[in-house]
Amino acid sequence: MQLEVIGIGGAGCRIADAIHTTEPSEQPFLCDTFAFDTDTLSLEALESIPDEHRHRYGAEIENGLNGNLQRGETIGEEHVDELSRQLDEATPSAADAFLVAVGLGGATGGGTAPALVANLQTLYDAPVYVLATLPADRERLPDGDPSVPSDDTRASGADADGATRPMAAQNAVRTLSRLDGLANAIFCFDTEPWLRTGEELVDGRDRLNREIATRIEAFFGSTAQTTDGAPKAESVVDANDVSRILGNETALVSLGYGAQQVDASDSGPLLGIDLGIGPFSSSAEVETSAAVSAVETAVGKAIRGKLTLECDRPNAERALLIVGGPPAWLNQTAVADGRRALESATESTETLGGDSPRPGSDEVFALAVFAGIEPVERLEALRAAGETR
Ligand SMILES: Nc1nc2c(ncn2[C@@H]2O[C@H](COP(=O)(O)OP(=O)(O)OP(=O)(O)O)[C@@H](O)[C@H]2O)c(=O)[nH]1
Ligand SMILES: [Mg+2]
Repeated sequence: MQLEVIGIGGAGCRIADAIHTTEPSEQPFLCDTFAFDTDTLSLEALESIPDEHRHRYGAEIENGLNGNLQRGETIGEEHVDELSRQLDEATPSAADAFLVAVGLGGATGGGTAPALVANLQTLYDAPVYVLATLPADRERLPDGDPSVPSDDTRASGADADGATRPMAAQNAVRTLSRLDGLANAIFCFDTEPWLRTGEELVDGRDRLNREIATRIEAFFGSTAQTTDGAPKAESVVDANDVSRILGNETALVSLGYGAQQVDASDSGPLLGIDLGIGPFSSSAEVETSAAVSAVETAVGKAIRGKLTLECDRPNAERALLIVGGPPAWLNQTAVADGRRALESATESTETLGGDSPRPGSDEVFALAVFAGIEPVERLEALRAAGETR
């Protein structure tokens, strides 16, 4: 399937940019990638999204909205048609799904995302998914001090480099509830547990964005059509499977990921020279036990390791497991066992599995998708924090 990625606001645009950077040329899964922001400087700082797909809106605003969500919502409503028209610069009708990326907690992304998602739902038949980051506690409590800076800008939102956003929790809770019923599903990324001790978000965000992009690529890259001559998956995951697992009722989604380096030289002598045309490595060239163990390790990390949003696995209503890597390493028995492991971890009967041959890669990866994961402790905490302000 082909994904149209749209980033809104600082975080959303940087995440879209990271996804765009990660896209492998041999297995493209992106229809187009757009970046929309009220902040010129933030747009200019992006690395890979082409200039013509970056759009600054709200000329009346100087460099962002500093966390003033009410203002953001007004601006979003006023400019949503303008943003949708921007998409026509490319080919949005070719998309099998939309992914709107946004950092919950701010004003530009959070204010505009609900209006844009609603608009895309009326304009296109394809599902509209949201990728949302939850604000970190340290943004609200600078240096562990809960007192809010007193001057106007800071009291309402962000400081100059966006390190503190006192309204972040409240904004996040509000935007999440506005998206409910509009987005087909919401991929959640919980920022706090992914930052290191004492690390500021501005210092860690590029690493976090790469982690997010890796998971989005592992997922949607595996649904992309392989180029002619490339090895085919035994069990293809397509747009229908994705839609079945993610649903249409704004389920919250968490992703688990694990990768295991393998010796790519075991994957056939032609590797690296002969990309894009066969024959690729044959399974005879990889020890079965080594392949099984690599798949098991990756699957174990994906199911039991750190998720993008921590949740109780048995709460998940639906789940999907994709195992990818050099074709010779994709031991189908181990892949099937992985799917059974996911089924038992989630106690769900609605699970799907697939594989994703990646010739030329030197790692075996597994991606677990958990959908319909509420109740989630972290969200309850965020709601409580939002209310006490
Ligand atoms: N993962 C990740 N999260 C980020 C990043 N930048 C900001 N955030 C988070 O996203 C939230 C919103 O920040 P921004 O995206 O900068 O806000 P905005 O949408 O531009 O809105 P305003 O700047 O208030 O107009 C913050 O509270 C952070 O939690 C980033 O690069 N990566
Ligand atoms: Mg901003």
